[in-house]
Amino acid sequence: MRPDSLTGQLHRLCKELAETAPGELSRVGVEAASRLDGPLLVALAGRTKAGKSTLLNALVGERVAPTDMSECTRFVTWYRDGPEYNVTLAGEDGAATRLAFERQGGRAQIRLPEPPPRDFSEITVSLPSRRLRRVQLADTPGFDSTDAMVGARTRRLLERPEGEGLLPRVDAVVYLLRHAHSADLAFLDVFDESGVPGSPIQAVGVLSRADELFDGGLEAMDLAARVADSLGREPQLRPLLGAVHPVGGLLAETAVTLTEQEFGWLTAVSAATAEEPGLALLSVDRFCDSAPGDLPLAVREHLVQRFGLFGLRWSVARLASGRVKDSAGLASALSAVSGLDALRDVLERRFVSRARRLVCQSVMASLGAAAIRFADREPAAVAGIRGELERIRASAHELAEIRLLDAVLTGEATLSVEEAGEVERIVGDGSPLQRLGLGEGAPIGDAQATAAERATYWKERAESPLLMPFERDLLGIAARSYEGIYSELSQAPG
Ligand SMILES: Nc1nc2c(ncn2[C@@H]2O[C@H](COP(=O)(O)OP(=O)(O)OP(=O)(O)O)[C@@H](O)[C@H]2O)c(=O)[nH]1
Ligand SMILES: [Mg+2]
Repeated sequence: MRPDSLTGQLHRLCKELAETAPGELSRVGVEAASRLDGPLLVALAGRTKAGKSTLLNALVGERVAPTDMSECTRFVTWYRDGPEYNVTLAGEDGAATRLAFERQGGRAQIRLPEPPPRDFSEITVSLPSRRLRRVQLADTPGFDSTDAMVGARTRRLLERPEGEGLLPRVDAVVYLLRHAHSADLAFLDVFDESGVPGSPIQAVGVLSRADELFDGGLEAMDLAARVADSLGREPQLRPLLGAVHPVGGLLAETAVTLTEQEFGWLTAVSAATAEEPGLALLSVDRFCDSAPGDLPLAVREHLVQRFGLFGLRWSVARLASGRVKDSAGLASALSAVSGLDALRDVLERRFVSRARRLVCQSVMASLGAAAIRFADREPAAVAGIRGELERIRASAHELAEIRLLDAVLTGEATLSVEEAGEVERIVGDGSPLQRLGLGEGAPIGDAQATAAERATYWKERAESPLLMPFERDLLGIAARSYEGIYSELSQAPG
């Protein structure tokens, strides 16, 4: 870490607070410093039954989060990498209780104590998972839970720090919207109500349960992509989410947990319905009644639960056409058609590739909130924090880059698709070569030449007389980024 980087400067400020500030304020410094080195904290949020837990399972690659047709997730539940399976419930007083955790038919069940707590307790599930190393995921209750206390748990998790906690408890959010329907847009009120982070830097939109659109017909996912695209352009949504991505979470979850037995059952359905596949799969009821391939009712019901109607139709069609020959082939085709592969890419690009910056933003919000909270009690220390934050805000080019990217994602700055992609790439935590889009083996001279050429391009672009003054300022940031990359390359050893 470079000492003049944003992380480096915040580390120094947190260390100084931890070592010199009195009592509680010193603890803020200690906690913020440990957050700077920790994983990115990402929450999945939306209305009840939006498919949050199912999508979380798909992202983790295991059926760890309980899912159900009736309201299911009632506590904020964190999933993180750990040496073994372990579930704890942390009460508001900080006391942790170990909970029983069992697996039935590949699904996890967590047993809450009786009577279950009414407060803002949170559950943490640790499990050995490579996917949870750099990012911890939170499953959340629906905002609109009929139990106001349950919905409030999610709001509290997502709020910017001001009231109770001083550290934002999440760095970024995946919002699940169920249908392109005005009632679902109403959930966006939560942004206004609670100061929930609403900026494409920290938020990604998902059109969830996309396979259910258009009656689960074979074109459902293609049509859902169009719906998601136009949803992402909604003037209400674009400034908050940047874009909306269609995902069939159930298909995605099934793709990453598909068994050989399930593949065998589907092959039997495909063979039995070869003559008229549309008929047996006309509806869920028809499928369950018609017993294709002599599969017992429990198996047919299982298949419906795991694939949904679109998933069954689509998988059977793939098998019948011979385009899929084995379970691995079906799993990877399902992963692609479900939108999971694309969503993983988006999450990597949007969040993981600039995780350090997102965490820095959280830490800055935390220090700003601490300055308000302790203004009367610790005026000298607070003046120091404010002065230092002001200095960092004014000088850290990484923050200017975040402003640029935000303007690009919200459409405030109008760039070509290539230019927008370039901005996404340079506003990342990666090495100078990665930020230039060059391979790690690229000769330093070539890299410098690229950085210089791109700096000139953006400088000229920023001088265009057609631009508004704010756009010139924004594009000038890209030119300075390339100048910074050039000088980093010049200082690199060797
Ligand atoms: N067809 C289809 N069904 C889905 C999809 N995602 C979830 N479901 C089903 O919808 C129901 C609710 O899914 P959950 O993942 O539990 O939804 P949730 O948002 O976590 O619900 P709560 O925790 O109760 O707020 C379950 O029966 C899932 O199998 C999807 O992408 N497609
Ligand atoms: Mg849930």
